[in-house]
Amino acid sequence: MQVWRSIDDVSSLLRTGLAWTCYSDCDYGITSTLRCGFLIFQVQPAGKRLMTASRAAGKERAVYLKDYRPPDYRIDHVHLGFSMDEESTQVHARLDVVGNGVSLGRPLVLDGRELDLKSIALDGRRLNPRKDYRVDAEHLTIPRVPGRFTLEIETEIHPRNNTTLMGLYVSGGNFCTQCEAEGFRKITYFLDRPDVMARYTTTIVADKLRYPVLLSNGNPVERVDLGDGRHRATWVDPHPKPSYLFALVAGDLACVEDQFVTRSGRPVLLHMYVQHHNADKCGHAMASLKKAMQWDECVFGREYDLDIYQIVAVDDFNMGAMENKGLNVFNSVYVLARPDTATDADYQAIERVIAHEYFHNWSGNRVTCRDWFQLSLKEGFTVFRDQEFGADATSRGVARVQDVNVLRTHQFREDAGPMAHPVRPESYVEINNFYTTTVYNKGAEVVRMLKELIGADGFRRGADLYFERHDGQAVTTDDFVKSMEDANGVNLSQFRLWYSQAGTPQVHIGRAYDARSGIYILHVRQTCPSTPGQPRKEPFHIPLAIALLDDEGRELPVRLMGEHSGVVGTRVLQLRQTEETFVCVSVLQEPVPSLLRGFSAPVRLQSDLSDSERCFLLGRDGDPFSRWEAGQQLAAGLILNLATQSRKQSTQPLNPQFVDAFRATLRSNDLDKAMIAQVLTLPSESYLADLMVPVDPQALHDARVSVLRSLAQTLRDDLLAVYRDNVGRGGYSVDPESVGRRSLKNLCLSYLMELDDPEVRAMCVGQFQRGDNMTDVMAALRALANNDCHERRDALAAFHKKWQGEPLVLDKWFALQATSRLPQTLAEVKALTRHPAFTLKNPNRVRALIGSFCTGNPARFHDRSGSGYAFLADQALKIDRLNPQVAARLVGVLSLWRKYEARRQALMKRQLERILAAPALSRDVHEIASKSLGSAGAKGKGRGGVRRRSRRRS
Ligand code: 0A1
Ligand code: ZN
Repeated sequence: MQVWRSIDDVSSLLRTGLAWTCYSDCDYGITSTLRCGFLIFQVQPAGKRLMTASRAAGKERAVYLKDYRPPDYRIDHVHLGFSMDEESTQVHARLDVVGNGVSLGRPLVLDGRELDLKSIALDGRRLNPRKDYRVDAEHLTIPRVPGRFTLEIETEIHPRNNTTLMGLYVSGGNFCTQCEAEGFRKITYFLDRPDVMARYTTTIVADKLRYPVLLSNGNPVERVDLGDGRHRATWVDPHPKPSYLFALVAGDLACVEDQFVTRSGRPVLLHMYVQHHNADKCGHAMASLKKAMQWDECVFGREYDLDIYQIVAVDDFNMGAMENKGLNVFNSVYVLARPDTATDADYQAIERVIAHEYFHNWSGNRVTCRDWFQLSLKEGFTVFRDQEFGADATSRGVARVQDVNVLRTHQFREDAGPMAHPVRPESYVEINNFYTTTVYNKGAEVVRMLKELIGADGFRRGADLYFERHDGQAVTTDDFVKSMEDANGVNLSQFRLWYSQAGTPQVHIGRAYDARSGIYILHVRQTCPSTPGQPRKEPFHIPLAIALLDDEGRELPVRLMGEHSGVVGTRVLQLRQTEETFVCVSVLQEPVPSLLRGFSAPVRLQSDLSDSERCFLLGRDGDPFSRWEAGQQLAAGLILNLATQSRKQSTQPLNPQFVDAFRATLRSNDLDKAMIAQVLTLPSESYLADLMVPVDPQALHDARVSVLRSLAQTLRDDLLAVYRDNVGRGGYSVDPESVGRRSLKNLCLSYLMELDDPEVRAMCVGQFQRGDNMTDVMAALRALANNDCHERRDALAAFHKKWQGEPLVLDKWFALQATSRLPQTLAEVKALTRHPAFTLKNPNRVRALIGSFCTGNPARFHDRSGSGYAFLADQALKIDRLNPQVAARLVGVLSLWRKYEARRQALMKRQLERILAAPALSRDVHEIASKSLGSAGAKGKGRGGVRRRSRRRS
């Protein structure tokens, strides 16, 4: 045992280079324990607070799917009492616990972290800490309990010091909670796992003036003035739920009210709580909520099930929003919008996220996950549902293109790197690291493929059966697929590989045509690269949607050998083997194949289509996705070619066929404007990086800018004309037609601003100054921010002056500077970290400045000097002390280091090693850094150690 008596002594411990961790805020005597391979040091600083440091034994524990066991105990009822205080909140929990039969004689092990345990009583008898129970950093263990009993636990927690934003914390002077995935254990000791579902009653006592609003899950049942300046509210949630869906809010907030009447005629109160000055920014979120409620009734037959639906917007939030039963907590960026403060993209994101959280009420809350390996059960399905909602609300083609873009830019890269994991992962060290684009977006694609394979009606039958069969249960992705099978009498056993195998399959398609016999052959081969822990893969069951087009672009009937008649339009081929041949008969002319229509499966497609066939598809394909895809492939080919050529060759003129197709699309009458803007947007540098081996971000950036400039020069007059045609008349509206018009106009502006043309710049400044909506203002400011001119400085200063009091708009100002392509950007970003409005404690601000620079500005972040990487590591290490989740996401940016050319590889690797060697690293960052470096599992390496949670004892 070793005892340090001051903070300085702890610093000397740090300098020894030992793996260590320090915990603050514990208040019991000095002891030492050797337990679970961790030597616990407790350190008494000068004041009365005590600190605990632990030396990690070198290994982080992983959790495995194969180890899943049902819980030994269930908890039927939970009565929670909170006495709110920012410094020390008292939590009283009364749990009705029942053994599950086989549990007889097994200890009750509750989860708990960073809790001050005050007392514990079993069936009214106070337990003795010396003989009745044990407490360590993560658990409270009661070795002997009866088959059915009531446990009363009193704990004290410290919301003001909680910078992790998990559990109970303070944001903008108000209390709120975040319990998914494992935050509830920071509120009280509990069986904090999703397969323990209980009914909750919550009583909150708080100062009446400071916290007039007291909210929790379910329906309100009582509100009492306690006469001493405090008041009390009680909420009862009649639906059994896992602890991750618990929520509490206490604060001084404005309430925007509305109502929705369900299709069975039940009125539901809709309450949106925001800071008072934001009450005028809730209209769009409220309208979106009502739209989502109606859509879920029509499309999935799902009705809301409480008397009230509440949404609270907070400024400090790790993610987008949280679907707590009846009391959603939202990052304010997904609630607040006014035409002058939010862009069209913000409006759209709000609609989607509001709908997403609402849809969780069935896909997630009524039917929940058995364990966290099943996360995609709720997330994949709910993303699919919000995607479909978005497609119905706007334009199906545009929505699909946007969703595919997200998938290919982020998920494909994740799947090709060291963090690749299946949609249903097999193990994790820190579950917060598994809220990934694979679980969410690829998970949604898997659900979409089910629909492709069994058809819309069959899919609805399967969803109905799933909800009915599993209502009130905690289940698995396998149960979801089983419902689809049972409702449709199909066998999806091979399809299940999509849940268990990581990696993006590659589908190679070759073709042959014999004019004499009218036979057209598609030869299809699928492969899947190895991923960590999965060197070999079985073939997937893949829906491949295709059409065959004649020379006018009309769809020919597709009739496979042996069939009596053909299918006109899109035909879904089902791939099951490594190699397959599909023989189409009665094909009267050589067709142009339209392949992977609608992106029917999350695969990389390789075909031998020529550039002129792609130009044909770009102009003629009736499937909007395929049309867009043809343009993207053409542009990507062009840019990648340039990026790998020598400087001299890179000034070559553009392929005239491509330019013609581009011009024709710009002027097209048969595509809506939003779609035209999508088609004419060149693939992003991040997407292109996924296609280049090894990646040279600067070369990619230069090549992309060169294509932009050439197009702008060649099509200047067309772009100007389309810009002018689409300048808004009348007031601002977010209907799809107006949004499309603005997106096309602003795309033209961004091309034109590539020309160093005073007339265009004046036009851009005019749009910035006179724009009556944030979409137009931001589009102009973004273009100016990329150009080194005096208009840039003036515009940025004016924007700051106008919006410094609006945090969400100020985030845009930070992000815009962080993504500027100008060479001095990193220096500016560093200076902005010292701006009075910058803080590492607010995740939105961190994402706006640091996140945007590291992920949204590849050319500057990947500067050959490695300065961007060092900056990331510096910031991540600082953030890790406050908020490990946010830090881990940032460190994840370095995980793809092996994809870059040798010099950058070495520089990125060095920063990962530096991070891993840092003392007191969180489990979150440790897992990402160690897996990125390829250390098996997430073992403690180097001199660093892993931060552990503190022990508490009454
Ligand atoms: N379930 C939420 C996402 C979410 C996950 C974790 C959080 O805190 C660590 C917060 C939100 C959703 O999918 O909307
Ligand atoms: Zn979700």
